[in-house]
Amino acid sequence: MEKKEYRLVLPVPMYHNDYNIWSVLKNCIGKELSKITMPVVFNEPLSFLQRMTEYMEYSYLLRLAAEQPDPVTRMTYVAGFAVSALASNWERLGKPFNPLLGETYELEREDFKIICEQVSHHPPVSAFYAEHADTWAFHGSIHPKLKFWGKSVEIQPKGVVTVVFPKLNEAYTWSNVQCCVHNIIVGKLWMEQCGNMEITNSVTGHKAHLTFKPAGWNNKDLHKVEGYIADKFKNKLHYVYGKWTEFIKCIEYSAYEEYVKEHAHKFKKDGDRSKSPNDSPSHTSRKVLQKLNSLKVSSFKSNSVTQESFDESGGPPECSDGEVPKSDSAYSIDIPNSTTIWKVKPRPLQTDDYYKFTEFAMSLNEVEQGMDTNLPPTDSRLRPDIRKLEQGDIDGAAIEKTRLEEKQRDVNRHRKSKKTTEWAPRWFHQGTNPYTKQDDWIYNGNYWKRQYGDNPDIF
Ligand code: CLR
Repeated sequence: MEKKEYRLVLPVPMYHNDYNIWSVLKNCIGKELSKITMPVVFNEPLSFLQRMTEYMEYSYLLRLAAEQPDPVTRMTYVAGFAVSALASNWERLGKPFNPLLGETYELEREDFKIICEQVSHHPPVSAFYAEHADTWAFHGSIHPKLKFWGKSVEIQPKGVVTVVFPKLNEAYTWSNVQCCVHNIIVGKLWMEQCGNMEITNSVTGHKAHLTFKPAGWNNKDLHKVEGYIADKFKNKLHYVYGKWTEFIKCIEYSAYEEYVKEHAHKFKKDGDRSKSPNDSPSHTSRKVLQKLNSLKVSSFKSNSVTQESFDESGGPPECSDGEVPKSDSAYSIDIPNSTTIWKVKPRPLQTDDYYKFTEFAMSLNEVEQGMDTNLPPTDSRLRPDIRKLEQGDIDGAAIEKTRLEEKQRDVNRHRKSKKTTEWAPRWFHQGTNPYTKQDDWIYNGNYWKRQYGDNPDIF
């Protein structure tokens, strides 16, 4: 079969703005992510549903995982997949469009097909279900929560994701780590992903414990991820290390310990330098901060793991104003005889003029041949505001964005006044995840029959 070709760049380069994000955000104090309306120049021409689809870029890792007879090796590939899913976020500082309630997005590629739906607007929840024949399924939901720290914003993607290997009757579950956007008030924005990720094999009890590290002093740990795979008796079997922006490698735990012994000098603690300066609210008025954190945006559990990992260094890592940290490979370890599980694809040459998109992201809003007759009218590709931004028509995009948001508000008001017609998502319903026993959004299996029935008019 001939390999399908997808578009490699957007129709026109982006408009580079130098607006200050704080000038907008300070007026959005206390709002939820879905309620923050930012000028369209801060947006990237993708819906959050499409951004979520970027998790799938390295889904071949799930096929590789499914092919492994040994559960420990399966886990290393699943862990590789979980990290690879976050790689496209590197340097991506445009805000994806908030999906409208009932918006959908589908993508079918050689390695997978996925369907996403915006199942709730307040709070914003996006659900997805991806699969590859009967080799694997990957599903979950994301509810991004914001917390203001003063100079930085933390975004916690609440929700559990699950990988299922039906032939093995095995499931893996985990939650994504949080993302931290720095230099909100002055300087150049940059972001990192920090916290702990625990991937659990529901059948064998194997676990992958991964730590996404904050940049730290001298950016020694910028982008670093490390951890181990253990069996249900907590025996450490494999050591896993790398950077979420670049690669993941793994090696037997004993070989790692051996290496650490031989290279003890490299692993010396920094002593007093390990304390990072506090992201103290000195630059921000305390009043503003108090207000920010007393409001809805901060309904964030203070005992969460991720918070602890920040607390160790006394708050989110500091970055001097206007500076974006650079990764220093001098601090990277490379243990001989490690196996590379995943390696990132380099960004395309034109990436700087196209919202730092990856090649995969460039193709997501393309209306491919044959799609015009297949897509339901709720598909993100048919959103006029996103399309206009993609074509460089910023004013047109802004007008359409406002129109769509008003239309959505009108429909909501109308629905509420009639009381009888509650909105119900069309491809997912609330239920219990059989593996985590937690509330989840369950796919009803019907989307690809392409009998859409009555489509809501949302655009
Ligand atoms: C990070 C990876 C998570 C899912 C997720 C949820 C929300 C996303 C975030 C990711 C990346 C950064 C993001 C954020 C929503 C808004 C924010 C795109 C994909 C951008 C950078 C806008 C920042 C502006 C704020 C300061 C308001 O698994």
